Amino acid sequence: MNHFSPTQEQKFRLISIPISHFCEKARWALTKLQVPYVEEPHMPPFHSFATGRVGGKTTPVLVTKKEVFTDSTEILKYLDKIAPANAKLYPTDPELRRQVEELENLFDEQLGPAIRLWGYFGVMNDQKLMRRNWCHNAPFVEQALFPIVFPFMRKLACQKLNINPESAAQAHEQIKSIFEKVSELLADGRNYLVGDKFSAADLTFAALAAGAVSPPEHPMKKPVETLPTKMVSEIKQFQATPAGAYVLRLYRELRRENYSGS
Ligand SMILES: N[C@@H](CCC(=O)N[C@@H](CS)C(=O)NCC(=O)O)C(=O)O
Repeated sequence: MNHFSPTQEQKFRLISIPISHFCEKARWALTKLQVPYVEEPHMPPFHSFATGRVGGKTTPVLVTKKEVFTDSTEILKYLDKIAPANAKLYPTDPELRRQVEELENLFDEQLGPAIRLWGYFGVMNDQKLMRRNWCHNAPFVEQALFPIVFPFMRKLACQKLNINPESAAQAHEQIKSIFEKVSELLADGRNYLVGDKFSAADLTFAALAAGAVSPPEHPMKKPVETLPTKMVSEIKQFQATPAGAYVLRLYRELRRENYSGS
């Protein structure tokens, strides 16, 4: 059942770069809570015109009738506030909530940037893959400008995110160490990372880690076989870990377009 029934013009707007895993985090939360929204997908750097117009910078940005949220965690916290009691993403118990927030923060601050760096390093020199990554559902004019802006954007992204073989190797190690931490948490047979319910910690881990695991249910799924061989073998290694299997399970069981689970 849908808890929210806004009119067309009351629908929330999600300004996104669709391939972004932080956007997937917001998208999953909106879908899980059955909040009707319209996604406004952009290709970098054109997203900044849309985000800048409402006072934001990076994506995702959620625009409601009254407020603007410019960070994925802010978006989850807002959605949690308006969600019915049985659909909350953050536990009401203060200690469990602290644990969820601590994990979410670790994933946002360390896993998200590491996956992005490792992922871009793997595909940045493949213009065809990058076109598919960046142009997905973007307005026609932005797609048409891809061949002109891409060389400049690639250079800028490599500088801004410090993408090079050494930093990519470090990012790979960092992803491995966070996967180990999550695998250790799961080793006692628990169903979810914190408490006995799916929370913002599970959602954030799955959405941000998805790039390293490639779940078939991901809305931006790319055929793994089109990726560079080294990346495919690293993805297979991540999939084989308990944390990787956990991401695959959460996508398989809970990432639905029309969510109706618990
Ligand atoms: N802490 C932010 C991070 C968002 C973020 O880094 N978004 C990236 C895409 S993965 C972005 O929009 N980059 C474009 C830019 O920096 O202008 C959040 O959780 O929303």
